[in-house]
Amino acid sequence: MKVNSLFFVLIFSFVTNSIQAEDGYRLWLRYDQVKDAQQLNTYREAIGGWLVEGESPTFEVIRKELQLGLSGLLGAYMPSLQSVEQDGMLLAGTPSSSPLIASLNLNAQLDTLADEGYIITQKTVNTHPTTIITAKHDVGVLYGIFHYLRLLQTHQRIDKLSIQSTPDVMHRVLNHWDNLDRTVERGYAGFSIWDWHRLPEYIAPHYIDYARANASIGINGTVLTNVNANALVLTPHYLEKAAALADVFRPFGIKVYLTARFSAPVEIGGLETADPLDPEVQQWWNEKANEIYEFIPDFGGFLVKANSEGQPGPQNYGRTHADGANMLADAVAEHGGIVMWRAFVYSEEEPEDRAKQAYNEFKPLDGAFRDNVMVQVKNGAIDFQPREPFHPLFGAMPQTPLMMEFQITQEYLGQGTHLVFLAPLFEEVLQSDTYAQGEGATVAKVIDGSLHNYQITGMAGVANIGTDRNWTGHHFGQANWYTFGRMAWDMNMSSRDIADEWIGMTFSNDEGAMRNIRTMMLNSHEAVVNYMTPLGLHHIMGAGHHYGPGPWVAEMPRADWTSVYYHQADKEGIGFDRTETGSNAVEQYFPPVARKFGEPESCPNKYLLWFHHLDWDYKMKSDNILWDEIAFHYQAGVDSVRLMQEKWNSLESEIDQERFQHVKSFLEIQEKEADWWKDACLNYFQTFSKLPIPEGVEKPEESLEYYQNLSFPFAPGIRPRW
Ligand code: BDP
Repeated sequence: MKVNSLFFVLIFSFVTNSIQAEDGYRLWLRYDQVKDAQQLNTYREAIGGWLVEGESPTFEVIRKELQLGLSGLLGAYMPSLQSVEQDGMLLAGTPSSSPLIASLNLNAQLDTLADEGYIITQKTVNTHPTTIITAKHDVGVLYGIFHYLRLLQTHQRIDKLSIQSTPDVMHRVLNHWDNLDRTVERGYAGFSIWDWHRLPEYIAPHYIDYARANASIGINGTVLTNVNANALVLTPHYLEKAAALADVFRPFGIKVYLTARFSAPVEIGGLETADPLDPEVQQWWNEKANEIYEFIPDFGGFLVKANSEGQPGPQNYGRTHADGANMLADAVAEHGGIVMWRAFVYSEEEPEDRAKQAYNEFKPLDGAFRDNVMVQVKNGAIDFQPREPFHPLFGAMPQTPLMMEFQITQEYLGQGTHLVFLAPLFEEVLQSDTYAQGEGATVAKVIDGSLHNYQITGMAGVANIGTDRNWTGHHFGQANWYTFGRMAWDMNMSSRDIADEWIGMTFSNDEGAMRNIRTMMLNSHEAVVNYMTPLGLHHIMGAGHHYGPGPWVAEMPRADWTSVYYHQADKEGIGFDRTETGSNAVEQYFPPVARKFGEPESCPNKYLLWFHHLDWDYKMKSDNILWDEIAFHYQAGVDSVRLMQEKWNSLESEIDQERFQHVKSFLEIQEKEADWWKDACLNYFQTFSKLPIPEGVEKPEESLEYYQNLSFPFAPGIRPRW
């Protein structure tokens, strides 16, 4: 009998193991049994059991996660115990939910943390050495639980734990550019995960897994809808659906936000105007806010794109951005809501270098916004390019909380199929010194509020999530979602540490495998910059869909949507002169930065052609002439992708076949497209430079005409035209 049942267990586990699809659905929350036998034993011996003291929907979530995580990682079902009755217990709760934790007097320590912070520490409870996970509020305990599970997932030591963690910013928010018809603007991972039509009745299981994933990295807000907004989402029919999602997310500490179309009072309210100073309009928004809060009592607030790329806004009525933002802020203020007002604006009339316009528009409004408004600023002044110098608004608005907006979806970075780890990009921006108050005034210090004492703080990330089984299309896209959450929590985390955590949780803790994957990831951003837009080039992609190279794009409804506007190539040279002989955008930076960027000699190479128009034979520090240097960079980009391929191929025996093959084939696409970028750009720029492709750089495979004639009418993620 015994033998038979053992046999059954073996067969059963064999079958379940082999049918466990490695499709990436589990993200970084895989919880597979710890592979290393010694490590597994250490954990099994150290963890005596667990006890969660507290009753609330969040505590329910905590229990489930612990059960799932511990049982999975330790390879044995681990039920919750009733009391601290043996060594090595894990005890979780808040001082108010748990009498045992209350007796440990951790309040003073907890008081030093932000609301969502947590502590993991070790103490003796009922004579037993015990690991305590505690926080001021339930959700902090949930964050602590995820931290603890991460330690196991990444094979860290769990003795002598003394961890204290607190988020750098208050609002850590995903922005979904999802439309009500389930298309996703700039989405490369399928359709929208919000199944609007079947909501509110049908709660798809992936909503819960989405919430788990976000909570595991500290994300506490989600804007469900596109910034190019549809007013219908503010009607009761959709509010009921949004409320159903909010109910799912609440126990995970995640608030729901919506995009507010500025003309909604006209479109769905039947008013004749949306003028923010019109009392009837104000009244309409107040009532709308009240209605929303009836559906969603903890509604987070509004995200608004106004007077930008055709979206309506206060300027349609001769009012300012502050007038518009304040009206909405007043409507949600009594409910505790906030308004995230985007600074991504540029005028219909194209009066100025586009890079200067947001600053010119917003800087004079510093201090004019209500306390519950944050101005949400993209990391750079143009538009999520592969690389941009930091936005000059950072540091320039001491009286207005500025919120960072990063783009996680890779609109300009190879879209759905290129492996590009974004942590180095985010890190580069956050660690840039604005010199707003002398040296050391980094962008991170602006965003976390410490520089100007902002009362509210936040970071937004445009999501890369869709209905693809692995959520992000590319398995490595998951790392960018992960990075966003981790960096919003801790802006000083290094790219390397984030990569290591994610690799350990997602692929492998084996040192050799980690080294290879880490190298691939850490070099990938520089690679894509090299094969797309080296040395400060920008905005030279295909028109509309933004897929592939298009440096020749010249015919568009407005000049600042073309490529030629940005690269300015002519027979003398290339680059956008943003010094005082040109648009003088450089002047928007604080003097030490302006001086540095303003001279080609001191301007970092990576921003050279962003700020300077230089001759083709300009002598670089490397002694190469500019033309050759550009060509070498393109080649280096392609070479890096080939190196990535080599590294990945060496991992075949370490990674499950399903994910291995998936990534491998995407790398093949990336290599082909890196080559395409190099060839198309060099061919095109050569028509101006008239110089030969230097030795060591592979000659373009096709003619310029060939590349120019490629067309992709069905490339994914295009903006719908309604
Ligand atoms: C650009 C996108 C466009 C967005 C816009 C925005 O191409 O689809 O609507 O940004 O951020 O990057 O509003």
